[in-house]
Amino acid sequence: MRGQFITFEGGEGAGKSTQIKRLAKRLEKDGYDVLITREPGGTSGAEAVRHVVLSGAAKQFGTDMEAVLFAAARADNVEQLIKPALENGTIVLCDRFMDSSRVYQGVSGGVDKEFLLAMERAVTEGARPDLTFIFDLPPEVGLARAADVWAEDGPDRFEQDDLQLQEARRQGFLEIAEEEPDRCIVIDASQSLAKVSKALDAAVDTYFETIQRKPKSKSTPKSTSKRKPKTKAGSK
Ligand code: Z5A
Repeated sequence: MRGQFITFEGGEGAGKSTQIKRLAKRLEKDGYDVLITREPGGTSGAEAVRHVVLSGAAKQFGTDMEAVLFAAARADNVEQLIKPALENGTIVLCDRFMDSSRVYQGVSGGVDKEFLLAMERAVTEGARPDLTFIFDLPPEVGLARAADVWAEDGPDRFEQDDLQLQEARRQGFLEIAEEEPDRCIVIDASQSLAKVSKALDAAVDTYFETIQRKPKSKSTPKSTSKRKPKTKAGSK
């Protein structure tokens, strides 16, 4: 039975990685196989691309080329990790996915929407997110949180952008949520850690209850035994 593909999106420092790790533990406790991955990254090839784009080394080639690099990393992550896991009935939790390209490269990078969507269709065939959580918070709050955990090399290529651009990205994510309400759920990420956890857990529970009522082919794997996750990659 096919697994479930859940993606987490939003601005910097929104709390995605923290919540993904916590949710994974909870789902494993419930008996699900869980895979954590991230974008750009997840596989060794995609992690190499991550270094190139986040260091800013590809900036000189322009935003179209950066979009191609993100798509290439995504293709590897999808083929090597995400699709096989879904075919195995695993719940895949992915820190950023196609919506980040739509927003960072499209909304704030000015890359042509049709070009982005064509790459998205090509790369995500057979691995479209079933559910996407959009972690929403004012950019200044997220950046202050992210600054606390920046490594000694400081902010990455995208964290250096000004607040106006960060706010445009926030609106870009909210527009996606509005356009695709069946897939996207907005989480108020400015709340305390405990409140965000509670909101996320409630949304996941409701989603799982909903899909269990759908035809069998669409239902989530139901487990009676506690199983260990098969693989983990790209966990922050
Ligand atoms: N990018 C792109 O341009 N195009 C694409 O297609 C893709 C990505 C896929 C990847 O960065 C960059 O690539 C990203 C977009 C671009 N841009 N940037 N910058 P990344 O993977 O290195 O980082 P990130 O995804 O932006 O995540 P992050 O900054 O690490 O934030 P996070 O994962 O959402 O948050 P966190 O690490 O869980 O939490 C940050 C801190 O806040 C940490 O100290 C927590 O303990 C704390 N925290 C978490 N939740 C709370 C609450 N609720 N209250 C208080 N403090 C909290």
